Amino acid sequence: MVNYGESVRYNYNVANTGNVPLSNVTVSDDKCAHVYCPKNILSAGESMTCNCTVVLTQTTTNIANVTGNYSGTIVSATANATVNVTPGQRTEMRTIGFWKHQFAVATGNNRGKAQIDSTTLQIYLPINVFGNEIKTLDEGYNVLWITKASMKERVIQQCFATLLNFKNGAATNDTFVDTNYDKSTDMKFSDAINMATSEFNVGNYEGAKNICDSINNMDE
Ligand SMILES: [Ca+2]
Repeated sequence: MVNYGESVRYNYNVANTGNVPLSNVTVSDDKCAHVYCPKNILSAGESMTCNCTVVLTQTTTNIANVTGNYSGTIVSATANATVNVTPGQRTEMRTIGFWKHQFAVATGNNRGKAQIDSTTLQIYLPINVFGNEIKTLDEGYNVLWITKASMKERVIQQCFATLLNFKNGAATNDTFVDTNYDKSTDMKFSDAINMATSEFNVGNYEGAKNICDSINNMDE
């Protein structure tokens, strides 16, 4: 049992119980991106522990899948677990200025105090913004602090902040958000992100930027 918005770390014990070595051993999880494993080859009888960390805002059942390869034959196994989450209030949407400050302090570019410590900030990463994967605190800082950003870069900045707000517990996929600056919620978060993605992909950068900007400012 964890509280709303807390992070959980899943550990996956992966064992090769057969009598042949396995290569390309990978673990995926439908509720946690980027499962880390110490190696991808397991000899017969060998085991390893992989892990993945994610922020939960609602009770979640994940399905983990492991696959391995023995001379062209794929073997696989699945397992699942449920983590109960105590319901809570969503945190406030924060503006891009808030996130710029958090990353500046976390990377040592600003000596002020931050509201979110660097360890928590790192747990929120990686975040993929329209195909741009932001993995490290430095990469996050560099994206947010681009000077004279083009409209395309401004979309990525705003939508990065929106996805940080999601990780910070300001929305679940089903939370209704304001996408058109009228302080009235109008669509689900997941639909809003899909709409912003569509606008970005057709080159309507200003339209995509406005969706994310409006969401980030809806609690101001
Ligand atoms: Ca609205």
